Amino acid sequence: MAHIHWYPGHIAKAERKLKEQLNLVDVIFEVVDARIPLSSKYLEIQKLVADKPRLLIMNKSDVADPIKTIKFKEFYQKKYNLPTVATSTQTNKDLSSVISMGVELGNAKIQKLVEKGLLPRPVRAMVIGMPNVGKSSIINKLIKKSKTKTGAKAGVTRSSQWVRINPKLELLDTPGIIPMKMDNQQIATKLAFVNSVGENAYDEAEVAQELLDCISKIYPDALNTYYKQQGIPTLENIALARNWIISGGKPDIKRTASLILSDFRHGRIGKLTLDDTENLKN
Ligand SMILES: Nc1nc2c(ncn2[C@@H]2O[C@H](COP(=O)(O)OP(=O)(O)OP(=O)(O)O)[C@@H](O)[C@H]2O)c(=O)[nH]1
Ligand SMILES: [Mg+2]
Repeated sequence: MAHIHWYPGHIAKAERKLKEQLNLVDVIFEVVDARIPLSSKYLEIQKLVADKPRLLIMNKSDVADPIKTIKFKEFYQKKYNLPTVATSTQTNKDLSSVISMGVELGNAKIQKLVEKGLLPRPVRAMVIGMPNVGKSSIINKLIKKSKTKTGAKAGVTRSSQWVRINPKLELLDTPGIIPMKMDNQQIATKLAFVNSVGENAYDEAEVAQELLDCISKIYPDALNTYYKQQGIPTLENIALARNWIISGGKPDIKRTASLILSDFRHGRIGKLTLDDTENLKN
């Protein structure tokens, strides 16, 4: 198996910072990558957010397997009791639902304030998730959807970090990055597939070969169809099929590894989801 290096020393500090930010909001938009809706989900999120309402956003659904996206969505909704939406910032899919669901999820909190005799205010939300799942893209899209940006409001301490998305929702304009605990190498490898891990932490050829193995298991024909080659889809075979040869007549593994990672990350091989609901605990 490919080996992903990780640095546990930074995690405690990152978690502290994230907790501070989370204290400021009523609702959390938790973003995962729809191609690995399980491996890109922070399993210890409960520890960070306690019982704050959460909306699970399966982003990049434009490059994920649509049938599996539905399955995962149902799974998270029914078994985890977690409101879930599948989005794409490329096609703008369901970004409006993020706003309406966010407002709905935060409503109980606002009602409580009103019961205490305070004036109602917009629901406050923030986006969190692993690196590269599309947090910034989502924030940018939501901000673009809003007509007005918030200025400072009289009587309320407001930093410019808040953007009013609509009269009922405000969004922190910086995302919370979930610190990676990559003690599980299988999960870490899948995160590397989707470019959620710094490139210095792994060997591209190792991870690319793992990716080929993983795709072949779930989608047996996808690679041979896309790379137009017969036989077992290995880095070597794909290099040879393209005639990518380096000195000494050897296949150019490095170049092929980059190609495969890039093809997968851009959804060129197909709409593929590499986690399975069967792997989830019931
Ligand atoms: N196909 C596809 N690509 C997306 C989508 N959303 C974001 N991306 C791409 O994914 C990459 C990462 O997006 P960002 O919005 O920067 O992700 P992030 O979570 O803010 O990343 P970090 O700030 O590095 O943690 C960019 O190349 C985006 O264009 C989506 O819905 N579909
Ligand atoms: Mg970002």
